[in-house]
Amino acid sequence: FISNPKTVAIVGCPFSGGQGKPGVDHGPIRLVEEGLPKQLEELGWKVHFDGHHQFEEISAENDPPIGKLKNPRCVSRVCEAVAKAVGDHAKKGQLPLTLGGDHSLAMGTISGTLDQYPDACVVWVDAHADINTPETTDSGNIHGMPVSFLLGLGEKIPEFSWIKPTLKPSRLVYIGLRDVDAGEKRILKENGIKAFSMHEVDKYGIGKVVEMALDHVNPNRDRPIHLSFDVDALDPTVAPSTGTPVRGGLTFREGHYICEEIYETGCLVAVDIMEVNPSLAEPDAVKQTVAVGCSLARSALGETLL
Ligand code: 6HN
Ligand code: MN
Ligand code: MN
Ligand code: MN
Repeated sequence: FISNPKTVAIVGCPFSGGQGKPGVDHGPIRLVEEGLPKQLEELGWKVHFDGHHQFEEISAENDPPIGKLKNPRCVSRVCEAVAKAVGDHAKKGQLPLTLGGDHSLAMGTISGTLDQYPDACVVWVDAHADINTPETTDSGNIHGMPVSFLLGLGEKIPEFSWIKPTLKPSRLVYIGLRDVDAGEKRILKENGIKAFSMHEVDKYGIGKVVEMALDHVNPNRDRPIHLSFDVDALDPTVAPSTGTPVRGGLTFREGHYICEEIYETGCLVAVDIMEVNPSLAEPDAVKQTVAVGCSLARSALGETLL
């Protein structure tokens, strides 16, 4: 398998319903205003961007919790729409670059990728595992749960029955973890899911960690790769304006190195840049976070240092 798209399709997802802090819905708008489409054109991509998705029709009203899950119908319908958008772009041979928005959106993006590439693997870069189930979640925020839905773990919620739980635990790998709930640790163990926490990044260095991560999910470098990057994987000094910052994260270079290595495999088929929230810091720190979101996307799409 060689991924050879010439066109990147920007899927702007101004959505915040998977968590409680307003502002993350403004992330994609800021990333585009910062000049991301033009930056990608300068890398040689044809850029398709037909405006941010409008999720207003998917009303957040009258959406009481289901069990502990907050905004369940709204999150489900938005993610279903995102799955279709991402899947349609992938079907046309384009590389979907989804700009969040909160990380619940990855239920949609990865569903869309798996629709077109059933043997795809997922590299999930995050401080968090986002693998709570409706039973294990403390917060009820669905951005802490997308992976469990994609794997088909936990109680089945009828509202989410459109998700085909076709992701296999062996096709998923994490990098950057450092804030994992007790229930999530149990789920990772029980399902044998490979995770490289910050402890492994410290121990082996990022070069070795990315190599081991890819050897696990994509040993022959012949499977399509979906990269889902939560900017809170980066240290808060690097990406301060995000909803759930955790100290002790990836450096600027470590984050970009992951993107560069994945680009170099030639297998990349989809990218998510998630959880940029431009309303949680001073203007300079917001600008820094938005700029980092753009540069991560550029690195994943082939920007080289030399
Ligand atoms: N994210 N584990 C916590 C929860 O609420 O379930 C935090 C989740 C953070 C999610 O950063 O995408
Ligand atoms: Mn489009
Ligand atoms: Mn996340
Ligand atoms: Mn996170």
